[in-house]
Amino acid sequence: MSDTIAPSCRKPGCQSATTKSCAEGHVPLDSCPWFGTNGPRDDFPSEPKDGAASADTSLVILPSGAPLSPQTLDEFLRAYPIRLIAIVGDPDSGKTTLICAVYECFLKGRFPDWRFTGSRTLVGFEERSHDSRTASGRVTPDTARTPLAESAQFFHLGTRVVDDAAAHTELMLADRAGEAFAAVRDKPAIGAQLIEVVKADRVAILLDGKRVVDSETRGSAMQGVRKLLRALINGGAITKRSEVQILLTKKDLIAKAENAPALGQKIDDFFRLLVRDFGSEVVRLSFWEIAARDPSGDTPTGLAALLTDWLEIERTAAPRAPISGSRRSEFDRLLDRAGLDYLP
Ligand SMILES: Nc1nc2c(ncn2[C@@H]2O[C@H](COP(=O)(O)OP(=O)(O)OP(=O)(O)O)[C@@H](O)[C@H]2O)c(=O)[nH]1
Ligand SMILES: [Mg+2]
Repeated sequence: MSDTIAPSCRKPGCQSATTKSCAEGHVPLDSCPWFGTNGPRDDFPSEPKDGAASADTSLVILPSGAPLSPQTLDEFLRAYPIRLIAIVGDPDSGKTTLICAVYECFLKGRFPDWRFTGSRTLVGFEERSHDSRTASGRVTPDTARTPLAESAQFFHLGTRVVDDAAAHTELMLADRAGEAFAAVRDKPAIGAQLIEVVKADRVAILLDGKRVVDSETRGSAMQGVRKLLRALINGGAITKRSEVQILLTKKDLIAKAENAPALGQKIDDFFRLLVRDFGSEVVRLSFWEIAARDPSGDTPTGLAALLTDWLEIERTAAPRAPISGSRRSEFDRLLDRAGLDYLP
């Protein structure tokens, strides 16, 4: 076992050890980012400079757990392949809720064919899920709006097949603010800047079931999806190699609508029109109906089939090697399932 390192200030030249006060004015002293047994994260040297001896090599930089940015996604991709799903749709259509619901279903063991093996973005999932939990103090579950200022954010889910411990798949779900897609509808050329759509294995375009139920908003919701698909094709973000899924969200509201059978017919007609107009412009156009979060408390519907479609995308598996050591707790055994040593 290594000796315990007494916390001290790691800023070169700092006199706090003798003056007992922070040169940068932090009070108390240990609130200074330079203070502690580690240096501030940005200060971690990757290489010793000018032949100087390397800093403590036992330091391990832990990932923040935040959603990945397009840049950190590239680093991740260098480690091994992923299935990338672009979640696309108007504001409030249910994008972030869908991503959180997939995570929650894994936590609750609700997918019969798939197991959770780990995630690089646990903090991101937890933050986005907070408003849906009792701990938020809310009476009904909610999801905070995704800020427009944020670029695409990528949420990671490590998975494996229930009966095959070796069959790992890294799933990446991309989210961004709905307003960004509304802007693409007005200006298709900017669609090519939606990196998650351009790179996606599946592009999932959400049709907001709540707006479909209301006769006043139904037309604009359906036309919005249609125009967005057209804009993404015209702008070059979706090509003949793309696989597009149209996801009718908030199915619970459709099922409870007074005119549910007639509504179902209208939705079918809309899907048929999309196939007629876009079927030949993409590899595959498929339709799905989901209720990611029914506030009445019912379990999510439609997610297991959707997940299977995402995870069964063909890809060359990354090589994996076992991590040594004994497995005493369930948390230890998670290592076997996760193979997290491969993650950057
Ligand atoms: N009834 C019902 N409500 C849902 C469902 N899924 C999402 N919602 C609600 O729809 C609202 C919008 O969901 P979000 O996930 O924030 O939508 P978004 O597409 O991420 O919106 P932006 O971030 O603004 O682009 C939230 O109040 C959710 O609780 C569902 O399956 N059923
Ligand atoms: Mg959102």
